[in-house]
Amino acid sequence: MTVTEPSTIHTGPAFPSGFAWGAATAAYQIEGAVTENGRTPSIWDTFSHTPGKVAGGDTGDIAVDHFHRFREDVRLMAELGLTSYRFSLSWPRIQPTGRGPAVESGLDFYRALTDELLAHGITPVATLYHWDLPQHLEELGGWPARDTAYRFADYAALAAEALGDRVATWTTLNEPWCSAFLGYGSGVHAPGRTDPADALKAAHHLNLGHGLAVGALRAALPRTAQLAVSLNLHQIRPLTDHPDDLAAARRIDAVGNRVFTGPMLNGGYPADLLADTAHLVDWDTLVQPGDQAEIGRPIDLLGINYYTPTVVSSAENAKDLPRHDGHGGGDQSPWPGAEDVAFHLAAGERTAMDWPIDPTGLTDLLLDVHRTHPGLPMLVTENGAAFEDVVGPDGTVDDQDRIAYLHGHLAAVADAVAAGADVRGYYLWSLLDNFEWAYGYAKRFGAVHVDYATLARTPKASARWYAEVIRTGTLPGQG
Ligand code: PNW
Repeated sequence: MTVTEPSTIHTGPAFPSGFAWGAATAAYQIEGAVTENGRTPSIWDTFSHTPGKVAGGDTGDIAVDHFHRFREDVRLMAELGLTSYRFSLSWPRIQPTGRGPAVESGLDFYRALTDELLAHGITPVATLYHWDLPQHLEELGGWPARDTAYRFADYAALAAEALGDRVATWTTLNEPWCSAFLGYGSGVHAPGRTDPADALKAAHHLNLGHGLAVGALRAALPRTAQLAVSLNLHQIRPLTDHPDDLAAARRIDAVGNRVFTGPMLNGGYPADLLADTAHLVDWDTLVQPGDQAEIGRPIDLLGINYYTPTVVSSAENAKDLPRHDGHGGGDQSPWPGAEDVAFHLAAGERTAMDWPIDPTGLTDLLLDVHRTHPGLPMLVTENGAAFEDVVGPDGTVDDQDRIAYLHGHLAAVADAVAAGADVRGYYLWSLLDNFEWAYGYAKRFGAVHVDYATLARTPKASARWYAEVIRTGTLPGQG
């Protein structure tokens, strides 16, 4: 496939000194070993073992067996020259039922992993929750139940007490939008529930859990700890400047972005979100006195995950246009209060996820956050692409399409930095091919290829390309 060259040639220093060059993964997508150390099922174990939920009937039972191969994987990271690695802790490996004391042997895995990282000069960044809620807590109501937020804060404290001597940067939640609206709205993610009211309740309790966890982490960690949350902020583009399309963009911004950034960063839920969803949930009983003070606890960094922009119009204005469903399939909408909005795929190149490739969306997003929250440093905690990788006769993957994607998006980060955005690092999604949620193993995001028959790891051309970017601190053609 042909790929558009990034249009910008940089002349100045593109990436700030101390910029974190990273890659990211998540526990359920790579670890396997789902019954070791007394680990009990998470909602993703239950969901992936439910027929019809994940493509190919794939599960994370073995995944890429990182639990047993982490030393080899850290060696790969060192060969890449990564200065930082973002991974997630498996809640049910640390606290199998989601309550009670921590399982020391579960924590030992993360102690060994972080020791190995530090021995190779790689800074660990731990995410507390990348979607693997203990199934036991789902049976008590899951995220739509308020108690789950308190359980999450207890788990955060246990993790911080055990690992705080070696992990300085923590993120609470990864993409709470996906947890709330794909998990409880459209049901394409675990636990697969489809009730718009539950999705909104889940969003509030994820916000509350984040805030309570920030409090627990601050109490358990040294003062120098850096606390963050990773949001998949939607870079929203109205299809036209027709007022109905602008109204559609406003609604998606409310229930896609400001439902989290409002209470976390701006002092409360936005009035337009409350109005759009008032027929679905009673916000006055959902949000209790004192919640906002917890959710609004200051954080040190904002993690931003970006893959593709979101193009919207009013449904009425889109009657004759090709559309898509606004993320991930399913019969139910993941956008409560915005059912009359249509989603469109921008023209041009797409990845194997069918996601349009548009690096300018990342520059715009970083600059938007910079303007709305000056003084809040950012990390790009995920960016990357799935492509139809072809394994050559020598076992390598010459993924020029992924190289072009990464090049374009790193140039987009450099553009945002040049325009003043305070971006402190970039984490390629993903280090390894892995379990891509509802798509199973069919979609490959890795810079390192995994042969699922043998679990052998082979760096792709993109891994070698990224290593060279890290080594030189510049993009090819820059300079
Ligand atoms: C993110 N959507 O998932 C996750 O943080 C990763 O675990 C995942 O592997 C990666 O992006 C690639 O998909 C998303 O439908 C899943 O909008 C779905 C959506 C967004 C992000």
